[in-house]
Amino acid sequence: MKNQTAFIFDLDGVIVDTAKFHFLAWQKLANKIGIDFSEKENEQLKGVSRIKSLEKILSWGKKSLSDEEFQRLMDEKNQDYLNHVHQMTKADILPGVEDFLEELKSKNHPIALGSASKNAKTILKCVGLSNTFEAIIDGNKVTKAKPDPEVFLKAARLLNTEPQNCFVFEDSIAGIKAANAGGMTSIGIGNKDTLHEAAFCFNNFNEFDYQFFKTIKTQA
Ligand code: B16
Ligand code: MG
Repeated sequence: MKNQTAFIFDLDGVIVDTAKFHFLAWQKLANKIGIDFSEKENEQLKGVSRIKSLEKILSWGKKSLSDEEFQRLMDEKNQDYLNHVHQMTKADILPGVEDFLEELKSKNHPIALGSASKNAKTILKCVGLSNTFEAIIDGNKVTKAKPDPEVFLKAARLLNTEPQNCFVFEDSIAGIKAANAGGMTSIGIGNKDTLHEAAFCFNNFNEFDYQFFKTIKTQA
């Protein structure tokens, strides 16, 4: 089992496009407290935990809050975000993802979820993927946020495989750094310039197939 090739998936921005909901919720909150928030700022929050995200937004706006107010704003943002999430269905799974997951399962590859989100299980339930992953490591199970590799190392351990046998799919700079720091092969999903540290990068799951990973293994 230790040498088996395993696949670890980030959630937001890889399996579903919840990044747009995070953007809307953070933008609403930032604007409410007088801080500008555009796509550029949002890019820096991808893969970053909820607490760290609000800390960053406040530092950009040079504002500080009491602990109580900080917590209240985090809760408010999350409620707003969840209102969007609860509208999601299977149709919101990003193109090519389901077929690829099915193929990996049919070939008996271990697959895990490695997400910074504390809402990961809710999202998986909404889109009908609750029983897809052998292991789920989410924001409730880590002490160190991406770019620390903890989330992916824990996933690899649960899959009973070594980091060097793992491919990690990520849409965030922090997540690519985390996968690389963990000694895994990072696959960026998104813009090549933004994710230039990824070992390989694609716009979406329709741009590659299972065979691609066999090629990499053979070259290694
Ligand atoms: P939550 P991922 C990350 O999920 C998101 O990319 C990031 O934007 C978000 O702040 C973080 O989860 C925390 O999410 O507020 O739901 O706990 O991309 O690692 O799946
Ligand atoms: Mg992500």
